[in-house]
Amino acid sequence: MREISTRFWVNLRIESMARAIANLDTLRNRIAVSPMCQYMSDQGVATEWHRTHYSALARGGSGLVVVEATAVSPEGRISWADAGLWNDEQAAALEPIVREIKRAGAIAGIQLAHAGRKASANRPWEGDDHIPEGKPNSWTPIAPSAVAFGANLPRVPDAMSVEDIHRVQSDMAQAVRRAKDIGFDWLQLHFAHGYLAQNFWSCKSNKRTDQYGGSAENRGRYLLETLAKARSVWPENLPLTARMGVIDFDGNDEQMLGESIDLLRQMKREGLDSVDISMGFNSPDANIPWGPNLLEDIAAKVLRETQLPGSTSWFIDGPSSADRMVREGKVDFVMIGRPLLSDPHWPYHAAKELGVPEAAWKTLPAPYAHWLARYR
Ligand code: 536
Repeated sequence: MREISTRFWVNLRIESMARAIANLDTLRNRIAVSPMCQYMSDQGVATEWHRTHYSALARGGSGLVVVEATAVSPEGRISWADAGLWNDEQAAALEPIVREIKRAGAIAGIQLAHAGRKASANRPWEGDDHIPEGKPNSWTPIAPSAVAFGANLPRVPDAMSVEDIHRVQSDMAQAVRRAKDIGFDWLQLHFAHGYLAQNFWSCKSNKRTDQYGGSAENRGRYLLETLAKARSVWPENLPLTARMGVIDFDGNDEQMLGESIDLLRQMKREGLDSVDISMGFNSPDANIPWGPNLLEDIAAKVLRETQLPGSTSWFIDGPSSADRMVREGKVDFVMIGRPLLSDPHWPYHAAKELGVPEAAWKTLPAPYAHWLARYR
């Protein structure tokens, strides 16, 4: 007989992170919707697609819904159809989405991002490659150094001046202010996946000889400064988190992991409350060991050594794996992506599978829960 889960469905007390969520100090469970790009925005403005998409995910029962990578400036979009938060029209379009997420009983989070040298690409299902210079919907990407990612993303970015760096950090601060003003209660900075923060963090993309390049201290400077800038605008009582690429699976793993743990310890001192452990994606020829729960042990190590509360994602192999990772204390919560695209009611099915009493009422809105709980 399988042990009935308790811990997965015990509410995650956000107080255990340094800050408490205003008026709501717990998540209803330890399932978070991973930020997932929809590439369905119009000039960075959320559309009807986003309203129904996020509403369905929130109604599906996850404790936290993190809105997709949202660019802090136009050139920081991965594609022309990315979400943005560099103007008030974009903020106004997101506001009702935040309200719907909260009305459905989830915490509303947002991931703020800058794509760096991976910017100006086609949507994944339209090629996933760089749009060449001069073509419609293309622009010149910017990055710490004029070094291309390679493979499907061959465009050489413009190397950023120190003024450019400060401008993007100030764009970040303004986007954070807008996120706060429209009611988000959870902020995640995108420090992973080969985008701008990783372009600074990785020796592969950062060839600078100034204070932003060279040593780990210098390569981490952009990330620490950006975090401090965000922290100065984001309310003290709300969680400020990051998705951090800690490993590339490119042969330099021990060094990157060690340096990342060190940097995260400094971020914690600068006010980082929680971290989602992910990959760097800094190189097209990395050898990623794709498979079930591939980041589980790496995440556990980083969270243990930094003493940061946190999560991981990537091929979490179903509810019992997720539950086990939490029960074993490896992560504090899980970030679920693709399984929620396949089934927005994944939390309900997870609760049933794990033997949670009143699974429907714990996860779904009354008009669904009533019928599912009574007449099965
Ligand atoms: C995940 N991706 C992450 C994105 C957008 C595109 C896809 C993001 O962080 N904004 C991914 C990367 C590499 C391979 C598979 C999936």
